[in-house]
Amino acid sequence: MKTVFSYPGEQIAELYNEIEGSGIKNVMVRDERGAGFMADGYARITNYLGVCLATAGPGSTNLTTPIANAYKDNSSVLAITGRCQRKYIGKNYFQEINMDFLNFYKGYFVDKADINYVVNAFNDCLTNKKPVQLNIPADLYKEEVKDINIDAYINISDDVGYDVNNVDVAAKKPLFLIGQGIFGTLSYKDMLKISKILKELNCPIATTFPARGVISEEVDNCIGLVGRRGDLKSLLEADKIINIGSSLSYNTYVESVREKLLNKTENIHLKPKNIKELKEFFENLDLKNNNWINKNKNNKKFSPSGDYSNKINEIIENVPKDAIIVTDAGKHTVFTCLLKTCVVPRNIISSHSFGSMGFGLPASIGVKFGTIDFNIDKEVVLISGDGGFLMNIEELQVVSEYGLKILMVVMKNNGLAEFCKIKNPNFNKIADAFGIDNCYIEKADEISSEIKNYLKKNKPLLMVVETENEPLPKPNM
Ligand SMILES: Cc1ncc(C[n+]2csc(CCOP(=O)(O)OP(=O)(O)O)c2C)c(N)n1
Ligand SMILES: [Mg+2]
Repeated sequence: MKTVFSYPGEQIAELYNEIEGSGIKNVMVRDERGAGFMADGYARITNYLGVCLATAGPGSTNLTTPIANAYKDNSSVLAITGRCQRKYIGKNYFQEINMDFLNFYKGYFVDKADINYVVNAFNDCLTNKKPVQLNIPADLYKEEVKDINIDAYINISDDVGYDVNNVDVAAKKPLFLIGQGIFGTLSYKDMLKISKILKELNCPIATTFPARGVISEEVDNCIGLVGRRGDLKSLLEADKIINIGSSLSYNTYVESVREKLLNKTENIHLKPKNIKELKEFFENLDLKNNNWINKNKNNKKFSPSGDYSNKINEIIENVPKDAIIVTDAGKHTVFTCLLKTCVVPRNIISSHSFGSMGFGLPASIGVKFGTIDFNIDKEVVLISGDGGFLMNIEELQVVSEYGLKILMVVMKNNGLAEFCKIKNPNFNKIADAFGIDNCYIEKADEISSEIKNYLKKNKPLLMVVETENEPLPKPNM
């Protein structure tokens, strides 16, 4: 663990103070929601654990939305939460409430000084790609832990792998559907190597949204995104779909064709621990040379047609292809999804299954810390709506304090998608108040030179893009 996203309070103070001087970076957020979303962004880009820390009661209730978000999107967020002393639990003590509300997946209440709680929470969170709560009462810190050799305990479960004999690939028109489960516990550097393996398969490969870029969408046998915002034709034409790592949500297997698709799907349970294991798995498949899809015929790419999509397109075209683009929730998410060609894993990070506004800014901060800690050499770009940006805007203080190089774009359409119009504060003055460089864009052709300048420097920029509203294309239902 290299970085923790936290906010202090009485019931967690003991632990909070210990982090100082421990070698772990303690990033103090300005709202616990920020801590949760940062931990989520950190977990997604590093494919490791993202840790957030909050006090009991209000500190923890503020974590609810980010933890639900991590649960829905299968992100390894470990939430360490405080609790009053054990003798006061259930006795209406200050800030004392039942803490189970964070256990969307699982929670550990640490009722004795046993290191196994920590180890189990850690392993659970990492190998099952789900958020886990570790709830620690304040008096526990006074007790001594006897066996503290933590390395002896860390043993990532071996209960993974696959049985290749069961995979039947004898079909005329097979199609691989890849979901983010394929990342297993690989490092980001190994995630980048999957592309090479998949390119050699000579069989069409489709992906879910979270897995986009696992194989570059510029490659011939990559169909790209399928489902609600992607291609459906290939899924329908295939006579067998081999699913590796997709939960087959309604975003991928949409309602109207769901049953048909489920009937021809074979699910392979694969959680690779290293790239060698993944390579072996694919090498052992008895695949015929079977690239039966003409990708260009099947895939009609969306092209920008109005002011909003034009400006988003201009941003995408001017940042490096492999920049990690984090979005918030709204129209800008859909336009980004439709316009971006993904070439690396996690090219777009979004709140896919929970659609949580307020995710973007803090998640992009978490992603940035992840790239720093794990030497992932990628630019980080946030594309947010004006509504969502204002939801966690206080985290600009973290961007400012750490001088994080993030290109933060606010699409100012003065509206919440199609719901209603909104009035906005002066975002540029807000950036000034936080001591962050900023610019204001009215026309699409002003974007390119601003981004070129930004890329030469090593500090954050808030780019406020005034835009007209634009209707979204209809999704595949
Ligand atoms: C926390 C939360 N509240 C409400 C919604 C419902 N909702 C979805 S998109 C949206 C509007 C987003 O507006 P904005 O951030 O300005 O992005 P835009 O659509 O304008 O690009 C709303 C209110 C949500 N997804 N999340
Ligand atoms: Mg808006």
